Amino acid sequence: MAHSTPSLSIVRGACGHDCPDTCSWIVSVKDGRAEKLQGNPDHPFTRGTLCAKVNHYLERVYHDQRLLYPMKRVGAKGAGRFVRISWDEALQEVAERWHSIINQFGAEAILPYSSAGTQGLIQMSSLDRRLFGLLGCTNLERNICGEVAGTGIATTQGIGFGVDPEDLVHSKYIVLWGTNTIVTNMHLWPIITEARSRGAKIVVIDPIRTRTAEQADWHLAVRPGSDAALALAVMHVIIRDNLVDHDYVSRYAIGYEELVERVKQYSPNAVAEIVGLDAPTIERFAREYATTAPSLLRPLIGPEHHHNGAMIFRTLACLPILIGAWRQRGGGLSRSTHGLQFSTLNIPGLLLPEHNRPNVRSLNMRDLGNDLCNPSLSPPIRSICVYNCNPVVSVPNQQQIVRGLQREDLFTIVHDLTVTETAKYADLVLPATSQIEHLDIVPAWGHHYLAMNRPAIDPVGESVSNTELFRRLARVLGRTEPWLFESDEQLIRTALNSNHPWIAPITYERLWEEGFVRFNPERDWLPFAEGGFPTRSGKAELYSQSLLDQGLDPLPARGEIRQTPPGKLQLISGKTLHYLNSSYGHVERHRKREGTLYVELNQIDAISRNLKPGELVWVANEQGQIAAQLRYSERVQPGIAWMPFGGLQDAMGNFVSANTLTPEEPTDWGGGSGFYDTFVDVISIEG
Ligand SMILES: Nc1nc2c(c(=O)[nH]1)N[C@H]1C(S)=C(S)[C@@H](COP(=O)(O)OP(=O)(O)OC[C@H]3O[C@@H](n4cnc5c(=O)[nH]c(N)nc54)[C@H](O)[C@@H]3O)O[C@H]1N2
Ligand SMILES: Nc1nc2c(c(=O)[nH]1)N[C@H]1C(S)=C(S)[C@@H](COP(=O)(O)OP(=O)(O)OC[C@H]3O[C@@H](n4cnc5c(=O)[nH]c(N)nc54)[C@H](O)[C@@H]3O)O[C@H]1N2
Ligand code: SF4
Ligand SMILES: [Mo]
Repeated sequence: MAHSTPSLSIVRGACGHDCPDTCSWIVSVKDGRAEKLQGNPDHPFTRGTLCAKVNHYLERVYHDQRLLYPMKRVGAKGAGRFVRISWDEALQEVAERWHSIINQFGAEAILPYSSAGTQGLIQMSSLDRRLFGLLGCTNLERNICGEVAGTGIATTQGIGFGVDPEDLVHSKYIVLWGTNTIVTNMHLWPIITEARSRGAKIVVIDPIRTRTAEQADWHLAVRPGSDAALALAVMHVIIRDNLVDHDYVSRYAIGYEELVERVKQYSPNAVAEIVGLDAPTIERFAREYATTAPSLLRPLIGPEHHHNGAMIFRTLACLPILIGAWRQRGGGLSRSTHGLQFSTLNIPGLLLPEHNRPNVRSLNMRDLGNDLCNPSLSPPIRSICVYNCNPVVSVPNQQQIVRGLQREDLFTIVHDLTVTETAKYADLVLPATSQIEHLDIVPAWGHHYLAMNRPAIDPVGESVSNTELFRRLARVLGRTEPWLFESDEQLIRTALNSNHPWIAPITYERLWEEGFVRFNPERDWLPFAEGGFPTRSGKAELYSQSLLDQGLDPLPARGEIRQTPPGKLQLISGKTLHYLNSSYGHVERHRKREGTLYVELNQIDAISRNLKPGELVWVANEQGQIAAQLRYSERVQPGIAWMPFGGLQDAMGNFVSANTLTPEEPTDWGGGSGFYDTFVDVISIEG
């Protein structure tokens, strides 16, 4: 009997999840089926390891709930009952509905709704932006993640990025300010521990005693939203004790005199209660930070989810300027590298904004529920096209979003890998490829390497990539512009076709062969050692005329710290080890690891409410209620309740997201959402 020779191949790709690490991976494929997916040992950041989520990525690829073909709703919206249809039928239906909506209400009645479900450059945003821009559909302000932090920092230093994360090995004092590195950015941790072995001290500032806080040398458990007050007190000490780098400040900053006046009122004693730390602790932190060189601040996102989020980041960014920390390698502030990579790539060429219809309205993704339910919105939203996003889980005021998605006059399309909680409300669900089934390049927001993701297997079932979806939509809508039909390779080549000097080492061919290539900032890159801040004044703006022009406080300030109403707790709903935002809830392995939906309270708060560990409680406010299992936890300080934010099942088997309880209220600036300024009652269900 003749045996066919099994075909074996090894394909290099990259993780597309919304995560700073952008890992490089290697997929082993046998007879067209992916058998193994491993971290690439040659990638300097991945170092051969993936995370607790993506170690099992192939279970996600071949999951029995994977969407295999287009489906059309047959039950009530939300019931999740669908029947299979063909791609042609699905596309025809979209074309008919959209033509009719455009004729009656104009294209603004169609809302594209996407986020960073894949961070791959062209699958995240390329042909979708071209098509929706050309039609004149409503623009979506995608400010739910990182915009507030980036804008806040840029207010002070002109741009959101700074120190190369690999340079943290040179730091001697690393302040992980509101970031849970070990869980959310795990590949930075070996670099941090290497710095520690070279003598660095690791400080974590977080209201929660996270895994990262446990591993740090010092954990400062601040009150939520009080970070700017703490930073102002640190500046107070630095100025009072003359720890200022006057030479640096006088050359490269403006507004020092005004700042001196401002911080007088923020002595450690004055802020101790607000911040939740005693004055000697604040004094010690300020002195250690200012006198150990190089000292580095490392925030990511966490504190941006408070109403004063932008002011927190704007204020943090003043610290390294005052002490001239930018002079040394490993000193300064290290946040996202996203802006740097995006300014290097040819993004205008990719998006072609010149073809966009002008003067089109914008809506903020945070306001989805209210916008869908707003009867006076003109034009109303009559169709929503969701991809790369799962708003029913991840966007504030979940119940209002659900009410909106239940509207019979709303035509909802969801393109995803499974019938997500959002897809349950769709009229059409369309199957999307996983990361190992499509081509892309993946920029990183946690390091300086650009990766190429080569498809390792054919699309599962009839799934299509985002770019292919938008090519098909353009065709069925009768468009003929050639730039709506470019291939994935063409799109990638366009994005790489940039004059920026840092892209010099990166070519399509090199990426294809090697899997990843480093952007070219020099290894000893010191962006602001000699000023050069890209602000309006060309200097670091301790005083910001731009803020004043917008009617905001021109100086760093503590911002409005929301006070917990009596008897309530502040709900922080955060990220977990086994979920990636709203994703992985349908995979049994991950669901088991995270368990039934729980809420963690400090023992003091639990006992004062007569609540016992393991019992079922309502976590409730005026927006809704969630049944959760109570956990006593020393991680959580009194006054706080902590809950995972991604969708988990409650004890009754219902799917629940903490965003049932979060309001859409905006942040001070940057257009984000104050997810963590949510206040709740925690009450026994039995009692
Ligand atoms: N309460 C609370 N809410 C939060 C947060 C919090 O801390 N607390 N964090 C916020 C933050 S920072 C973020 S970033 C958001 C994230 O929230 P989400 O946008 O929900 O994030 P993801 O789970 O990363 O991805 C969304 C969807 O994209 C899909 N997807 C992945 N790849 C593709 C693809 O190639 N094509 C298509 N069409 N779909 C794909 C995934 O299957 C998933 O269903 O949540 C925010 N919401
Ligand atoms: N395993 C895993 N990794 C992930 C994700 C995931 O869902 N799971 N999500 C990815 C995404 S989309 C993002 S944006 C990043 C986010 O990465 P991070 O910014 O590290 O994560 P967050 O959980 O948003 O917030 C970090 C910490 O901020 C703390 N925090 C909350 N309020 C305050 C405050 O007022 N002050 C201070 N100092 N700290 C505060 C929280 O307790 C939390 O520990 O992680 C990415 N990585
Ligand atoms: S989710 Fe993050 S840590 Fe995990 S494999 Fe992807 S990039 Fe790496
Ligand atoms: Mo995020």
